[in-house]
Amino acid sequence: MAAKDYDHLFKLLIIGDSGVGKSSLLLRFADNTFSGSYITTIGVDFKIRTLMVNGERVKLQIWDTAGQERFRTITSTYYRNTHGVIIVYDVTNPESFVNVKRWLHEIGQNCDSVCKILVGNKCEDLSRKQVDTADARRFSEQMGVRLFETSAKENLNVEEMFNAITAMVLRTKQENLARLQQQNEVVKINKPKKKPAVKKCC
Ligand SMILES: Nc1nc2c(ncn2[C@@H]2O[C@H](COP(=O)(O)OP(=O)(O)OP(=O)(O)O)[C@@H](O)[C@H]2O)c(=O)[nH]1
Ligand SMILES: [Mg+2]
Repeated sequence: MAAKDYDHLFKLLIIGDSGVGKSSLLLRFADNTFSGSYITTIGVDFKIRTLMVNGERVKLQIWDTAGQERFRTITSTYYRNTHGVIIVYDVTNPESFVNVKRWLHEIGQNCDSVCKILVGNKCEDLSRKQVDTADARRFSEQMGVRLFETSAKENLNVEEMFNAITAMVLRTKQENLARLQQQNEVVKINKPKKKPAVKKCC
């Protein structure tokens, strides 16, 4: 049998309003390409990339969902078995930032616990920026989610953002494993010792 080419396999999901640049972020990260023309995603799409994080090979299966309302019932089924969710808004479109609350709510309805990261995309042109970094930071802190501002177009912070969520997922997995091992130890210690077999005398 062929050896596994990774140490961990994680599923990430990219969500957010239509047109914020979800597919562009994924294309930049997976293929290092960018296109200025807009082809809206129909349903879902995915790409694979393997990263080295803290000396471990992490294979990422990254699902890119459609932001359009009409695909919402399809895309919501993709939360299953997801390790990390990337919520994207467009810093030139305040409405997409307001809608982040709705996306967070959707995550809450579909996942018990999952790593999350908030991403303000299209940050390369300050003159077009309409969502203040300080406001976004305040909101992300309230929600307990880390914030990244990226540009898929200029390749700003894209790699860093994907690295950050991957490291977060890996850390969570390792912490959960450590907790389970500790629980097993406690169970072993508390387990009553087997009574020595009583020899029957004749
Ligand atoms: N200026 C600028 N434009 C961007 C950036 N990222 C994406 N775009 C443009 O924004 C438009 C929408 O990008 P997509 O990546 O298709 O958006 P999406 O979120 O996948 O949209 P849906 O599939 O409809 O949900 C395209 O014209 C992209 O070229 C960016 O960082 N800067
Ligand atoms: Mg898309």
